[in-house]
Amino acid sequence: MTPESEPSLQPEAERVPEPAEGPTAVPEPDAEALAETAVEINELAADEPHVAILMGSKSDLPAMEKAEAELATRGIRSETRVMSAHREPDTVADYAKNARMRGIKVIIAGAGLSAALPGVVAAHTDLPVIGVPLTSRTSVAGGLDALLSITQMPPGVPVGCVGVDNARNAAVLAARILSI
Ligand code: AIR
Repeated sequence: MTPESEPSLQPEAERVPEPAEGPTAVPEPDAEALAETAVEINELAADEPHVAILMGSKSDLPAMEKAEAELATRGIRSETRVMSAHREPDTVADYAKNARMRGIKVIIAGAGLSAALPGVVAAHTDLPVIGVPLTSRTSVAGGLDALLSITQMPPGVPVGCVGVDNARNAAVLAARILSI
């Protein structure tokens, strides 16, 4: 009988498994340092807005403020930005591309006239986008121009849409999407 084939005299439960061959073991992470990092990340996340409220112009603010107010009454953190899909296309694209990484979960976007903002945002993110068609000084058919611009998205790039000038409903829908 060769030494390799000799049965072990040690009871099976007490046998220490042979270390597996392979790369050198990575040192155990420092549990205290990990816990501190987790606390720091949580503190940062605590201030993150969950809903973005975008609009194509400062002139849209009176209508879009209602979304911000509704979210605030529900305790949902939001951030409000003015950016035009036509006047600042790169800003809109960058914002939409980074939104998920920044902790944003739903985007509300309002615009009047040829209201491209919600659609352009939806083209650059897979977060849910709720469009708010707005009336503006030179709207046609009481905001029908913006309503059609927002709803008539091509297949595969959806934008939800609330009623004309109904930013509050966009906030209520965002809250429902977030289940808050
Ligand atoms: N708008 C701005 N960039 C693209 C569009 N569609 C919209 C704004 C606003 C309207 O044009 O959302 O409702 C008029 O903008 P302003 O700045 O001339 O008052």
